[in-house]
Amino acid sequence: MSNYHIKHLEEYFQVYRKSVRHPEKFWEEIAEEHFLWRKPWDKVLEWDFTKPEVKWFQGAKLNITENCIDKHLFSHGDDTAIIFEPNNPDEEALHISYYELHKRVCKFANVLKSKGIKKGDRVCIYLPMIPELSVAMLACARIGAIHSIVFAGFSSSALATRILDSDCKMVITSDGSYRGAKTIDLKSIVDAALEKCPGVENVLVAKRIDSDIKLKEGRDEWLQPLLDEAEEDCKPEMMDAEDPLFILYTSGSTGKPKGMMHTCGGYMVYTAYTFKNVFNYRTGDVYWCTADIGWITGHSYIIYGPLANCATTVMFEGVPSYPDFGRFWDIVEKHKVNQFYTAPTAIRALAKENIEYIETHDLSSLKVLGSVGEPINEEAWHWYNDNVGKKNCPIVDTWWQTETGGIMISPLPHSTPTIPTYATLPLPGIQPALMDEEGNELEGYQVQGKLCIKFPWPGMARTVWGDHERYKDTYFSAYKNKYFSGDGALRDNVGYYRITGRADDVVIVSGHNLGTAPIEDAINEHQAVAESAIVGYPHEVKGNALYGYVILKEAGASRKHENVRKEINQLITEHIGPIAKLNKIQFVSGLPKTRSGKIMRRILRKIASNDTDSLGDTSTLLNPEVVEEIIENSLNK
Ligand code: 6R9
Repeated sequence: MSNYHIKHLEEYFQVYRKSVRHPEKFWEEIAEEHFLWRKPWDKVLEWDFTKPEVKWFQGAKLNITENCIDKHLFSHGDDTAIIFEPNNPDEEALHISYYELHKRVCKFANVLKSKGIKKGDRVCIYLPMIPELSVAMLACARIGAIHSIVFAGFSSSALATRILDSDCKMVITSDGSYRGAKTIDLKSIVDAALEKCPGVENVLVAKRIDSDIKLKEGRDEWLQPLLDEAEEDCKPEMMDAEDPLFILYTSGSTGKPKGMMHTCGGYMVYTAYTFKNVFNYRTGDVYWCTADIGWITGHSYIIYGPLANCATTVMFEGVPSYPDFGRFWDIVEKHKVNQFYTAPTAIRALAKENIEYIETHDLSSLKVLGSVGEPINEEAWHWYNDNVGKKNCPIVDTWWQTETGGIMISPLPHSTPTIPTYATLPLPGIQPALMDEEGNELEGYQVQGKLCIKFPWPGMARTVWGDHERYKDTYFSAYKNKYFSGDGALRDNVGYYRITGRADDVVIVSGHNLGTAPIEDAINEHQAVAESAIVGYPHEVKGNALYGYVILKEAGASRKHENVRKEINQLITEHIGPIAKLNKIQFVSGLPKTRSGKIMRRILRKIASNDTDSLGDTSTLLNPEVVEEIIENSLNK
């Protein structure tokens, strides 16, 4: 029996039981059999959730890029590692072999070294979905620099916050990017961010668009000439299993974004193992995940997981609607994609379009479909199953988080019978627990509570960069000796899990996690705004959309509401990015508050969702009368 590639349900149960009874043995066998270690570990696992401290494969030495690239060169060097599909379908796709990837990563790594980047330095990568992005992250990993990739849709101030928080010495960016019919001037966003970041010594600029940008002398350089000059070989830096691999920021319900730190050994083992099993990947398959590498899904399941398995992974620069809504299906047909992994928001958007966009394409190569980022609603699930999978491809609804590093709860194709809206069963090694309001674990079936994990797994983040207390407070303080995910879930009568949504003030809009606090901070900067509260409400395509309740100052009350609305969204775009724009803005005279002054978002959420019958007892509020007024003028009635 192989732990590594599960083929049927019975085998899953066997492997799962073993993984829970002897977790260390279980992970040790996987780590030993499938990876290249330069020195073995002294100890498989050491952990203490009260500190919290988790160490996997302590004492071992490795480099993740040797596992993702070098290891495959001898027998698979000519196989395609990455298929780059450009935004413009008329531009030719690029097939990068493992051999070519090795050369590119080594050259890039040598450029980084020549700029003084060393093991442990932080490098910020702010790039669109072009090959340089994959190469840059792997080049960092090659020399032990810690990459911090910032999604290239974030604004200059969001970028600056992230650069400052992890004290990055270098930024890697491009002159611009293509997204559908639009061209975006990325470099000027970087320039604006860097006005606030004196610690950045070098900016390397990849050329992507036809532009005439200015480079700042002494700081900025074009990347290509440096690569042309660089040596083709670069010895991988030997890393401790617990050395940091990367930082990736995720929104919290309060305060600034949290830089989740992942380490080399455990993350590699976990993403590789989960990739192989969840997508049932076989040698020669072409796998495509539509996420952006700027999010954890892209880190783990476009790059590290697939490459560690010597897979062919597709990287798409564009958007699903360009040049038309058939683009995804066009790509599936063109590259004969076998596994396709996307988000419910994309599925819902495509489901609204003419079915001909699908019917005119041959999707017969597809074997497995995946979903990630938010709960997939039943309608979207069926549309995906019927029209994309032709009822012939298992759908893996994968629940996980930036913090977990890899997929935690998911069906396994051909093993786990699927039910729409259920993420189903925990992967081997994952021990979920549902907790009630009093902090007790709910045993048995047909229970609903807060979703926790009670035993460490190799892919988990080890800390919040620079703020271990925050890591402890956010994830390990709500329930003793457990990791708290921030999500709610139920376990049904056969033990299947269904994720019911966030239990905090994070709203998932089109699959992107958005903390409400930073959005409120942005709005409150508007001169006319006194106070604001943001909540999410269900939205047909985005899953959730944002609804803002805004109190205007006396002086602002006479201003045209339409103008203020525009300016508010402008501010949000500047501070966070267009993804955080509000769909609805209601001006109110007050916000419902508890006597301790905490805004009752629960009530606002209900009003925004037009679910006002069950508001509960509002009489204990500081200002119950305001609730009536808000309902009366609600924009979602
Ligand atoms: C991978 C990723 C994490 C949050 C998570 C949860 C939601 C993700 C889900 C899902 C229901 C799924 N989420 N996958 N909810 N079913 N299959 O998305 O990471 O961006 O950190 O978001 O997304 O609420 O807590 P991240």
